[in-house]
Amino acid sequence: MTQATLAAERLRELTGGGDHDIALVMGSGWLPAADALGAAEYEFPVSDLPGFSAPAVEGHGGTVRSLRIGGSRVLIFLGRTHFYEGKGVRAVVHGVRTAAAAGVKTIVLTNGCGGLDTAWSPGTPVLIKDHINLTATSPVEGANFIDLTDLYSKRLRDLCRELEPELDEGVYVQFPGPHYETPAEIGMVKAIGGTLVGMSTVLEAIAAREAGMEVLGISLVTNLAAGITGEPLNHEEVIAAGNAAALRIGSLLGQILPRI
Ligand code: 8IG
Repeated sequence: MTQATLAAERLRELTGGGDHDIALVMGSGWLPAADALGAAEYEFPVSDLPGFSAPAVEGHGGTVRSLRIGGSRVLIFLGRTHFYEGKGVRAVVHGVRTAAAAGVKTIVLTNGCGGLDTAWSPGTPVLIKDHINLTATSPVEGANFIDLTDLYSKRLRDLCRELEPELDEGVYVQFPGPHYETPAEIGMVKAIGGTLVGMSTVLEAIAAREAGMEVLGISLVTNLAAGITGEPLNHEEVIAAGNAAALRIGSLLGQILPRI
């Protein structure tokens, strides 16, 4: 029995039994958008599930919500384990694998990130069309040669753009963090074809594909990447951009989920 299977069993007990259909992982800046999706039917600290560690600061851990949207049961992870926490890649993707073991077939991975395109003012949502993994690791264990050619579902991206035709697409580059990039590193990102920089999502997306799920990735650009404006980066703008964009990204998710 894997840790994820155990976690999914407990999840079923805590959410009235049965499978979930869709999972959402809410990243930096996305918490206000989660509330726009409606009231939780069930909500509890993620540390109530096996394999998720208790928060370092009480009250500052992740929570899990279960609710119904249209005919689907939706599981929302408010917060995630980041690679930079040093708990290992298994801990980073435990939520994704738990969702898969709970029956989830479609996962929506969201994040707050830096953008390289100056047209993306803070608070702009961007669809992830592909990624570059700069973590130098993988969640896949053993000689399991997972195909990532179409990792970020074209079907789901097209659906999003039907609903919001002005949505741009980008290539997300995951750095290990937790420090932000130097301007020279952003120059490298540009040279290799990246347009979004962050510290999450990529390892989770790979684990999701390994588990056979369809993946939708949406970034919220909360700041322009280092060296682009000449201004230093700070965490406050991340929070502010999330709050400013909550209505738009909340309604985007609210429209997409019933059509997945
Ligand atoms: I929010 O500019 C957020 N997360 N690596 N770079 C990286 N991660 C981020 C950034 C950024 N902004």
